[in-house]
Amino acid sequence: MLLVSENRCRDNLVPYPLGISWVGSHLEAGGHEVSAVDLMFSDDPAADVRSAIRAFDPQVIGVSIRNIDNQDRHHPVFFPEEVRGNIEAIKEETAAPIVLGGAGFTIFPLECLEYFGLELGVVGEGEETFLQVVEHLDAGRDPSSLPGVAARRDGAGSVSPPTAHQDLDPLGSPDRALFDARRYGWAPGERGTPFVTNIQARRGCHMKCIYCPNPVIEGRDIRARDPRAVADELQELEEAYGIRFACFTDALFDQPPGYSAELCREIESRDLSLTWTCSMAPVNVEAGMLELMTRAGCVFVSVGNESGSDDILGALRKGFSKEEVAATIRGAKRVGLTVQCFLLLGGPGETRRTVEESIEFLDELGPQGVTVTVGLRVYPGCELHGIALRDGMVRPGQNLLYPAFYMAHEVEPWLYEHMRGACDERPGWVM
Ligand code: B12
Ligand code: SF4
Repeated sequence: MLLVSENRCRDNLVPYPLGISWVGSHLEAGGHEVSAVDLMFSDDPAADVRSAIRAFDPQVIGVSIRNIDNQDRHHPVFFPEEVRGNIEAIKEETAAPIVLGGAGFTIFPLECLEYFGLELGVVGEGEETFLQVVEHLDAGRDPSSLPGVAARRDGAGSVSPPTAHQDLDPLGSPDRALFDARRYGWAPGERGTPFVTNIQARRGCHMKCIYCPNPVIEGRDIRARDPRAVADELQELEEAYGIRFACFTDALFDQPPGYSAELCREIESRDLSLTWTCSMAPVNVEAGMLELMTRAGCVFVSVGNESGSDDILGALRKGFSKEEVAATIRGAKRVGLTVQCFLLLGGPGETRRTVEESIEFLDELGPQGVTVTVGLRVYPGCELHGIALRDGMVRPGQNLLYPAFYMAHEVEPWLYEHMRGACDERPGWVM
């Protein structure tokens, strides 16, 4: 099997191709020979893919589609355009079946298959499903009705709902040699591109934020790995790969609280020198949790507040109040964590008053960083899609693979420029 990580986006922290390397480990555990190409470092992606195919002669090719676009209404970048050229190169080089997968693919399975002119893909977690697809193809059987498989033939498509791995431990850890983790090692404060390796301790998010496709990708049930396995993996990253900084990909590091505390204690017990970052929701953050996190090596937290107005937090169904956000930011700063907050502006109900309230709120609390986004990307399967249809911001049947955004009419004429100005005046605020 040849696995291709298509992601070449260097916005934000440059992510190690974690999901596809996990898919690779599972194939290896199933007895398959696996080779990998990471296009992040390629000067000529189509040529690199071609030479990998010539050298390895794969029976099946798995391609990971992580990002569709940069979620930026004002400076949009649409990633599939570049990927299409690489997929064309694969098609020219071999008749082996190409199977797509990944977070971006999972949100838009049939749209992606149509865009790339392909027939097969895997939605959701790919480990077991891809293994089964490969085994079906090997035996000459049609995999299209397997759970988690998206198929498109002669203009007609189907997506069978995926079954999530209830127990993550049998999956082991991703094979960090397949896509070389060393190339992603970076520590905060160093000069250069912020590449960073990542790690996942749990999958799923139970929250109901109206704009977020995360529960579509990972499901709503939180499933967590054995804390010892996660700590082992961090230890291996430090000792075998020289990694000095890691990023937890978990939607909410602090949930469920009992698990998070156990995980922190386990990491602390390893006495590692690597530090790490994670995202958390400011919901019932238990006293002592932030302290446990710092003792385990956490230095930086992203607090997914998105607004500083209770009206907007309610409209976005964030599930917490500005008071809870304030308590979390104060608590995190008190224990010495660097705090990153977010403003996601222009959603349903946004007004000049709520925008100013949000800015003042964060000015008062003083997190070290604030990332501002103006306009909300509309995704299928999210509540915001229905609201955007109602408010005339997208049309029924519109192909949302091509980025569409919700932007409240009342703030649209001035919000972007206003926030540019606000960011220019505030160190650490970026758009
Ligand atoms: C953590 C995260 C980040 C972190 C990454 C930190 C890091 N170092 O890893 C940060 C905050 C930096 C980030 C940044 C961005 N992100 Co982000 N991120 C995520 C998040 C929450 C998790 C991704 C992850 O690592 N998952 C864990 C791994 C194990 O899962 P996985 O990769 O999905 O793989 C599984 C399956 O997808 C599948 N699979 C994967 N590949 C393949 C291949 C094959 C062949 C098969 C069969 C299966 C398969 O099997 C895997 C194992 O089960 C996702 C949302 C989500 N829940 O997926 C968004 C997400 C991927 N990000 C998104 C975006 C847009 C971005 C940014 C462009 C935002 C921005 N403008 O800055 C940047 C781009 C970063 C970059 N350079 O690529 C979008 C992508 C959709 C879109 N519109 O394009 C998502 C889906 C969020 C969303 N809106 O819902 N992100
Ligand atoms: S808490 Fe975060 S990951 Fe979960 S639904 Fe809300 S925005 Fe998405």
